[in-house]
Amino acid sequence: MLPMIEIKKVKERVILVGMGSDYGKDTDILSVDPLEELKLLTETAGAEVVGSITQSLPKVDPRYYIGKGKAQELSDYVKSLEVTTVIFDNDLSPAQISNHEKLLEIKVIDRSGLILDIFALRAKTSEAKTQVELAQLKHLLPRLTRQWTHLSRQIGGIGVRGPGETQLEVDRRKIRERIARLTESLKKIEQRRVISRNKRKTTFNVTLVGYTNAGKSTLFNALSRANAPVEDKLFKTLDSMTRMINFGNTHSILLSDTVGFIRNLPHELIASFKSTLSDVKDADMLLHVVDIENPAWKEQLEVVEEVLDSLESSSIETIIVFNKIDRIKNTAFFEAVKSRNPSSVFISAKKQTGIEDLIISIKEAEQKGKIKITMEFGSRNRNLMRDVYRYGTILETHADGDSITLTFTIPVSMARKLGFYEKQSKMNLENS
Ligand SMILES: Nc1nc2c(ncn2[C@@H]2O[C@H](COP(=O)(O)OP(=O)(O)OP(=O)(O)O)[C@@H](O)[C@H]2O)c(=O)[nH]1
Ligand SMILES: [Mg+2]
Repeated sequence: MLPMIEIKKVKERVILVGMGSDYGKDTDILSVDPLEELKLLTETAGAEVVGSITQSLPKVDPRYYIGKGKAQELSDYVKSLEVTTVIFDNDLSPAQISNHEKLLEIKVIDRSGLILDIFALRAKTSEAKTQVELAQLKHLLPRLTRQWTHLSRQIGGIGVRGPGETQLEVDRRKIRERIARLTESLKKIEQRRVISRNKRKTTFNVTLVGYTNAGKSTLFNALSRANAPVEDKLFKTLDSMTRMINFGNTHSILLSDTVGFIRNLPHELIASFKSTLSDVKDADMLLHVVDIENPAWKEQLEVVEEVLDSLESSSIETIIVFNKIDRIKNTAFFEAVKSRNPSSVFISAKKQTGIEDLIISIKEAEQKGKIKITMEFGSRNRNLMRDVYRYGTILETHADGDSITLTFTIPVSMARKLGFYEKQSKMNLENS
């Protein structure tokens, strides 16, 4: 049995390693430095980047990923710069990480491990903490080796900072038990969410999605006059926040802010954040915020679309919102993007420009759109149920004795006619 490891606070000195067809090329011909995002992530995790190494191989080396020769080069580099941690931009197998740790005698983290660590630092609510810890332990379990106890003097910092933990439990059996317990409590949290979701079933739900740091929370605040934390750091928001927005005195919608997406989001995280991300899946409409100032905005837009696809949310009505237009200097580029994306909205959430246009677009989309409702039908509202079958699209049916719970989509105008909408303002004010 392995002992517990004391976690120390250390200021880490990190070397970044990246391998792929783009790495090692002249960065002038690429839109962005391929290691730029990893550098930002590392700094967000509180460490200092002291160097980087890139490799371009036609095939991954099974033992060292980057090849034996490059691994040796990395080892020499590590020694000369007094490095404490090596971070790979790629996701390595547990065996590859272990081989590097043996060779380097320092801690080796991969991209997923780093992202999980940032999430661990950021988690505030008990829900987010549970989700992150679960994801972290699942990631850590196959990577725990005896090597870790040998490295225990240097262990600290990235990769071992669990939410609120000061000691790392390295006993596999205990980790498995903890995983089971956390899974159980997440299930309970999810059930509570289903209940609160049922309560707000008659509102048009709009959810902000987008790459991390795109400006979702800034826009959320601009639209709702709320005070969601905003920062020029990655993954500022981990917990979703929902606010009611009044459109004049006609009606209101519910707007939710969510966690940002990133390239290669660790799959353990997506699994753990399922309940938080249910705000995405259950939305009637998505506002996809794109940071037009970022040279990699196109790739980021595609990554977000891929994640939406994996969340079975790509068919939801979506408005692409290009943000940070106040930072655009090249007007020709701006006009080109505009003419190529005629149905998108261009705004500056920070300077609050274009917000009125966005509200008009949301209203228009809502009029045309469909609303998703989950509702229980008993003997008293059979007629209403018949109308739902006639005008709506049934997504899920759940029968329980005399009552039937239906999840369905229905055009907003019809939802209004059938009286689903009238009750919403009062109801949601009570619940928000
Ligand atoms: N110049 C400019 N900066 C903006 C604008 N909108 C947001 N920002 C800045 O971009 C950074 C990130 O903004 P957030 O609103 O925290 O971004 P987010 O998408 O919520 O990020 P995560 O929660 O980390 O995923 C902050 O420094 C904001 O001040 C804008 O329209 N113009
Ligand atoms: Mg945010």
